[in-house]
Amino acid sequence: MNERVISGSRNVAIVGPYLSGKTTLLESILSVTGATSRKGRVVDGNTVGDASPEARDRQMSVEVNAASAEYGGICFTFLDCPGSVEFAQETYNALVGVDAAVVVCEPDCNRVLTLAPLFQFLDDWEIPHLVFINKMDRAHASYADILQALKAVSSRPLVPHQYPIGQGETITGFIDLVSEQAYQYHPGAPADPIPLPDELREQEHAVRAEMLETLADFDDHLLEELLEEIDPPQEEILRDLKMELGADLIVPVLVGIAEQDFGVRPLLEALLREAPEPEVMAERRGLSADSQIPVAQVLKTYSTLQGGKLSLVRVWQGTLTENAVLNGVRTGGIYRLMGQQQQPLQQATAGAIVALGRMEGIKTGDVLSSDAQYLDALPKPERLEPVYALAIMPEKRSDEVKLSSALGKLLEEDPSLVWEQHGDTHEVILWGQGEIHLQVALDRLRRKYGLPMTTHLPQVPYKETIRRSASSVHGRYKRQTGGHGQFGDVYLDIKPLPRGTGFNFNETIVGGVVPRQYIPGVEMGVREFLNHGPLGFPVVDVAVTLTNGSYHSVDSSEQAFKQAARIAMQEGMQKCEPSLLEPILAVVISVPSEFTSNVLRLINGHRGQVLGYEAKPNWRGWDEVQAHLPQAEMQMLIVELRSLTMGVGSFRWQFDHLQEVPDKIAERVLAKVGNGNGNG
Ligand SMILES: Nc1nc2c(ncn2[C@@H]2O[C@H](COP(=O)(O)OP(=O)(O)OP(=O)(O)O)[C@@H](O)[C@H]2O)c(=O)[nH]1
Ligand SMILES: [Mg+2]
Repeated sequence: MNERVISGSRNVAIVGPYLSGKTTLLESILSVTGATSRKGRVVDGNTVGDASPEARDRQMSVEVNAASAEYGGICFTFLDCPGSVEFAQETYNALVGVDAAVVVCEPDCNRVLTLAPLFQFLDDWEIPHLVFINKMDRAHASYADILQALKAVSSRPLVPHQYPIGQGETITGFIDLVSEQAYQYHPGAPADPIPLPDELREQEHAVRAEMLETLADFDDHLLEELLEEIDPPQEEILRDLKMELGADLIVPVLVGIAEQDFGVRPLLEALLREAPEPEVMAERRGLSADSQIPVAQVLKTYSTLQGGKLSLVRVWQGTLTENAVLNGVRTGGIYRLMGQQQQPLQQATAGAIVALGRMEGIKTGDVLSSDAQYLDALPKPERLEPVYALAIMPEKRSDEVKLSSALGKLLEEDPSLVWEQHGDTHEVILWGQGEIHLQVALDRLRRKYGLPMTTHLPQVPYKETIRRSASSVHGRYKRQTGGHGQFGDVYLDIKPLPRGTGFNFNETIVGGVVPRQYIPGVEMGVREFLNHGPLGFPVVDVAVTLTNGSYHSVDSSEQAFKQAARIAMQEGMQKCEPSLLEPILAVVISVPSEFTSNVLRLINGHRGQVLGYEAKPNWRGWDEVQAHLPQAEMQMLIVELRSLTMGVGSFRWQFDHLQEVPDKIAERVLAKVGNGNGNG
């Protein structure tokens, strides 16, 4: 085992709610460690993270960016993750490959709830994490209140690591609770040690006692010392912090102002001393840092503007070399990433996060190895259910042929997208996590694949059925065009069937009034008609029976009977009171329980039907609401659900059944599609 290399790296994800300052924190880290010579700003569009035009345009992160920096003899690789819920899949895919996560949040008690899904993911995957309360120049609440609010959303106990020294709404320094040393921040330089301010002594003691008590919950020796009122040595506190963070038992809390580099060096110090070595997570995932067999996992796939493909991987065990063959694919180079810059490497050892070139056919989440027995060795994060859709069309018709291959590449880069060509409406539908998510996808189609698209809201795939029967409807087709003519003549019974039965065709012909060989033609004519019923939609839940007819020994043909059947259907269906059916989805909505009653109202307000609700399994303080909801209301649902729940509410869905559209709404729908009877 190569001790030096393996213990020499740490992989840290920077995660947290939208706009909490993650990209700014990374920029600050790169600047204070000397990894970059000039610090950029998100507003100036010159940060290492967010370098893609899609991110720059929106001044927000839309994908994971990796950058490395050396600090204290360790090579840190940071993954700057997007905070928007619409890009959560990016974050989850990246998180599975790190040793620790820094959760960046704002000092705002009202917004801590936005951390809940992230904490849940970190808990489920047992990823050690600490909290960095950023923007402490705009703290609207006291430190005690913020800690209190954070505790309510974290299932792991919080351990305050620092105590802020404040002045009005901003902070000017902090007290390190391990050493009880106070520091004053300095622009452009490390903080200076200062004497502990007298007026903070009492609070500092109380918070430090809280830290020690929490640590002692997992360390009997420390507990004994506390009971005997012995002040534990600093090394012991640090050892406990490292052990308990590595085991994902506690969540240390630090503070700072990333924009001014304040609190950034102490954060790096904490990571250096306390974040677990790479082999800790490798072992937690059941792999061994001692094994020579290379195993890596893809955390993110980039498709570069130049058309190249880069797979960002975590090397879990063994060593990757240039030209190594993994999963049967020869790697086209190993790179360390610095945002969009690539620095070639000769190899990558266990514990590194690097990018591999040209791994054709390899997807995000895939496990790569030279040995097939490892390919299922690691779990993948679940794929988020798509909740928002747009119908898309190339601006230029001639581009239609290019679309499916471009969409294939786009999905490699962004596995939370789904596309389909709808069987009924023929629209190409792009599914994703929300409006911004899809707009970013469309920007990429335009920039990378030269495919500008137009979009509209997808049509609801309505169907239609009938309410009444009609018997012995007559259809006769007769043509005399020179030579021999065309003749078909049928009588049909049309009858509604129970919902969900579909279509069936019968015949009760006796005495050969319609010869056997023409009956398939009748069925074909009926089926063709039903593709496009009197209201303009596919018809379901109808039975048609051929009861009678006549033929001509020379002029009859299957084709002529098909036409006769269509004529009978055209006439008969009008008499059957056609009615519009809409797809109803079974949805399961998950929200913090304080919002449950609002969600029930929301469903009722969108013609939905609540079936029940219950506590969400394994999610403390969350409910799951089961409901039936018309698909026509689904786009609305995700938008309103998010605005109702500070973005954290989500749902999964599947088609459940078709249901008659209420008359008033049906009128509106039909007026919109122009009552498009396309038959004939
Ligand atoms: N006042 C103040 N503003 C900050 C601080 N850190 C970041 N910001 C500002 O907050 C805004 C968002 O910063 P980003 O770094 O883009 O936040 P982010 O968390 O990366 O955002 P997403 O990745 O899109 O979720 C920018 O306008 C920053 O300038 C801070 O410490 N104090
Ligand atoms: Mg960002």
